[in-house]
Amino acid sequence: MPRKLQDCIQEFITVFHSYSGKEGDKYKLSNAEMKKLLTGELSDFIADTKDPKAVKEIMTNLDTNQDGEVDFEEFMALIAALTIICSEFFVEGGLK
Ligand SMILES: [Ca+2]
Ligand SMILES: [Ca+2]
Repeated sequence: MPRKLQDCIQEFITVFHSYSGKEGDKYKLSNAEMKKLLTGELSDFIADTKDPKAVKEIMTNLDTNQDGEVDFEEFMALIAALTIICSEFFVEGGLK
């Protein structure tokens, strides 16, 4: 049996850690790491990943515990939000 969702979950964790481990806290994304993740992984979804102000704003919105970094839980809030937006897009686009 293919377990696509399980693979996706593993993929979220792998992608997060491949960026969060580059500097500072291994389990949190710094501003620079977040920028790399956005430009490397989500530039099709988030148009202004190259704008430092926009990245800072995304960081601030995601950083709910306000420690200046984005941990996995905070990162998943972004993924959840983007997934919901995508799903609405597909529904509205009349995907059958
Ligand atoms: Ca880090
Ligand atoms: Ca945080």
